[in-house]
Amino acid sequence: MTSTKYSSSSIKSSEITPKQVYLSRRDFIKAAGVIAGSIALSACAPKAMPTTQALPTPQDPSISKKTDELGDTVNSFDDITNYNNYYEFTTNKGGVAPLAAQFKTSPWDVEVYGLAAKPKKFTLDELIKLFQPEERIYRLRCVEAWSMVIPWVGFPLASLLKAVEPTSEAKYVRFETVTRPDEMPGQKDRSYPWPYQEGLRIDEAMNDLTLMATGMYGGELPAQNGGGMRLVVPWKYGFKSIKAVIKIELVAAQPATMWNTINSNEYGFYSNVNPEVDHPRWSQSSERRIGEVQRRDTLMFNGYAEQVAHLYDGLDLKVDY
Ligand SMILES: Nc1nc2c(c(=O)[nH]1)N[C@H]1C(S)=C(S)[C@@H](COP(=O)(O)O)O[C@H]1N2
Ligand SMILES: [Mo]
Repeated sequence: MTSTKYSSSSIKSSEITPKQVYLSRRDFIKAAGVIAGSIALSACAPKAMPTTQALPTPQDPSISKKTDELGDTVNSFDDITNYNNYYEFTTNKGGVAPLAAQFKTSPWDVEVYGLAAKPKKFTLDELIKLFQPEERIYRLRCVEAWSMVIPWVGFPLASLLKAVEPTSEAKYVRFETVTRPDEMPGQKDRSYPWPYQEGLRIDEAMNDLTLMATGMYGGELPAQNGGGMRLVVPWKYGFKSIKAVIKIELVAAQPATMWNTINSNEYGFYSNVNPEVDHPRWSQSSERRIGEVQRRDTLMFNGYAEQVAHLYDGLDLKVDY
């Protein structure tokens, strides 16, 4: 497995505090540039740092010791950034990081439109200034039955939606990933219905757990994890958490989603984590936490039942999967 190194030895976390990163991405980029430049000088590096490449992310070593609300320790930065599902690059989980190294995550614009009184196109910098991203440590459970614990930096999607004032006709939210086949070689494979799209019911979108992630591990959001900005819905299978979002549309009807379009027998619209509803080809009753040997029991709604079970009152979760 090849790996792109966001070397912890090259940038001391003490030199860039996570707070600065959350508050002002532009200042962070300046600071990182200065530090990267001084490293290049001291090492007499013959090549300049390519400016289009994702900048190294400062890793705060104290973050790797943090736990989620169940006491589960976060996965390592290396695991999170080198074991990825991102079909726009490749279907090989270890191959995403090296291919994503050339993907431009800045500048990044997100258009929020549709059934809203005040539709608006935002820059990522504007969103960060407006909504003050915070750290949220969530479990991510892939439908393939592996999981990780990831310290995201982000803000509630609800804050962004409220800012554009959804009309009463808005019942669903549709999300779309960027289309850039020149930077995303997997998008040249025409057997997938690009762009990747996802959707949520408006009440799911408005739930406080639902995050727009702008960072990770106290730093920027690496390209392979969905930078510029991605959705994180921790009680649903990982494919709902769409990466590299550029469009958020308020709509009246349930939108088409990529995996449901490809295979509706295996991937539903809701796709809530549920140990009692197996995937047609494998059990969902247990999962493999990356970095662990013993399998764990899958938790209903991935352990977030208290916050979200009420959203599904009256639904038969075996039918509406
Ligand atoms: N645009 C896009 N978003 C995506 C995917 C993808 O292939 N393309 N894969 C999904 C799947 S299957 C999972 S499990 C998570 C993985 O996120 P991670 O690589 O940050 O852990 O991203 C989801 N979001
Ligand atoms: Mo996944």
